[in-house]
Amino acid sequence: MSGTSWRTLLRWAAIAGIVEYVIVMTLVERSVIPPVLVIGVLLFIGAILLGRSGPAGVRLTTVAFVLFLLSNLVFAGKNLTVPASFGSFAVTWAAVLTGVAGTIAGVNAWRGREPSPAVAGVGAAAVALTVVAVVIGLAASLGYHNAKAVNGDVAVRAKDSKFDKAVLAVPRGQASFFLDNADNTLHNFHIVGVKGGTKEMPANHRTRFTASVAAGTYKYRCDYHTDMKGTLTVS
Ligand SMILES: [Cu+2]
Repeated sequence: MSGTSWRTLLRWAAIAGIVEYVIVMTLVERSVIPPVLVIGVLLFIGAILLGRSGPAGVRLTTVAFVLFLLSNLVFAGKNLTVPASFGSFAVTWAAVLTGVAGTIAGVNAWRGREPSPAVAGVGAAAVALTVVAVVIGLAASLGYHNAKAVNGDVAVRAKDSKFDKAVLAVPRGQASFFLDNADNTLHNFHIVGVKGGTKEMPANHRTRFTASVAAGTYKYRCDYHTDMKGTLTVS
């Protein structure tokens, strides 16, 4: 059986993974994320070594892809479930599919498996599913119904992965919030310790939600960005 080598697919996957991580840091998160940078550099060195003979390129790139796949699933997994958050949804699906294809290619190349038609199949499946994810995200974002603020809403805006206020105050009872996410990435608004006090904030969209709050002082935060937090006082 002839066909493309697993090593070739591994190299293309590494290049795709690097591009995705550049997009994550420049367009989606718009900040340098140290683990993303480290894994991106490992893929970059791996891709260079894959252009030379010897096993080092296959081994390094395969290890990098296992880290790439796990870190995307563990730290960015939530993005996979919110299509209206187009940027973070599409790039995370692209990264997970690239990670799966890269890991499959790496393991087969490491084991010395012969070139086969399956190589092109794995590559084509990853590309096709990425296109599907982009289309689903685009449709969900374009069709999203943005909320309008209602009198009495507490307005909270997320921009550059920061909340615009560190202190919020509401009377006890039903508190309504108008949440505006001006970023290209998914945030959420989580009032810690309040049942039903969590709401997803899709990228570039506006949403509202209401929670029943008892008197007291609460922390609120975004579960995906540790710097995004504040205090909610309920009187
Ligand atoms: Cu956030």
